[in-house]
Amino acid sequence: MAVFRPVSLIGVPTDVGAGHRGARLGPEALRIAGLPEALVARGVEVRDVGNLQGPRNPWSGPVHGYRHLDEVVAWNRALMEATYAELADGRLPIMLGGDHCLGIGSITAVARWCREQGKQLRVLWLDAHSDFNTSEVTPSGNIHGMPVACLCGLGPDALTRLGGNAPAISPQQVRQIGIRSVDAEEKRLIKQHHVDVYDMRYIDETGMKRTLQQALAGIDANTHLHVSFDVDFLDPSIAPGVGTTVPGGPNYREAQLVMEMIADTGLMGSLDIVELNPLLDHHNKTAELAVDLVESLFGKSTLMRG
Ligand code: HAR
Ligand code: MN
Ligand code: MN
Ligand code: MN
Repeated sequence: MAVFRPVSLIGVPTDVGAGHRGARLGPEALRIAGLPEALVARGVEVRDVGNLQGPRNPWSGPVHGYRHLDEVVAWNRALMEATYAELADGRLPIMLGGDHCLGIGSITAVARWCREQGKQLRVLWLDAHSDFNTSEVTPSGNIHGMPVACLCGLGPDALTRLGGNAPAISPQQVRQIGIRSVDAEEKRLIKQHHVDVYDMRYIDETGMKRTLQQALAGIDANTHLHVSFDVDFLDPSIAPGVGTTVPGGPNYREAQLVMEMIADTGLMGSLDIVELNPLLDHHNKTAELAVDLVESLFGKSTLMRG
């Protein structure tokens, strides 16, 4: 069984990047669903650093193609610093979201740390959405639809240069899995930048096992895997507690297999859990499912393997 580094839980109670309010309640819902205890039961040392502080949600409309840009920048600056501090302390940070705009801050920090350590970074983006919009093409102005583009250098300077002048990552470091909702112009950008997308049709035709093998191809002992787990990746029939459900996602068994195959690599070095919206959930069931899947990410098998 892989031995995991000690974990730091970082609560990021923001929904300034989303089109619904309520993801700010996600960190508490994940704690109440038993995430810290589940990790401890896996033999992992856990430190909960508590919730980051940031600006309130002004609930205003888009300005020049962005909603709440200043607030998104402030949350991500705080998260970048917190994530980097935990990595530098030898720990595996788990971001308790919060909407998916927080992937900008977390992955910017992870990319910096990997550069300094001479590690290869691979980002596994588990999501119904590609999150590759820009202010020119976004249908909503919601920045949780833009984090991958921002990380790759497409977006406002305040977000693309959060960690310095160069983009945090290149599109070639990203593998997107579970995708089934991409806006028309966003699709054009995805193709132009050669992002590796394993959409639901690909998964249906290829199977989840081979899909994951391909998404993980080329990794080695020097790879840091960052898993960005948008809970709307899951089929809404099992995970209703998200703001932007899209039918036709991975079922329970497929999702477990994804997590188990990632665990088998022993290379996961950081994790975002995002877009959980307890106001839309039923009796915290989506949060409990997320915890169940995180157990698998930390090596708990539904089969007879360990
Ligand atoms: N593509 C749509 C937009 O940009 C919806 C975006 C995203 N929702 C998320 N992120 N939950 O994955 O507005
Ligand atoms: Mn997302
Ligand atoms: Mn999504
Ligand atoms: Mn369980």
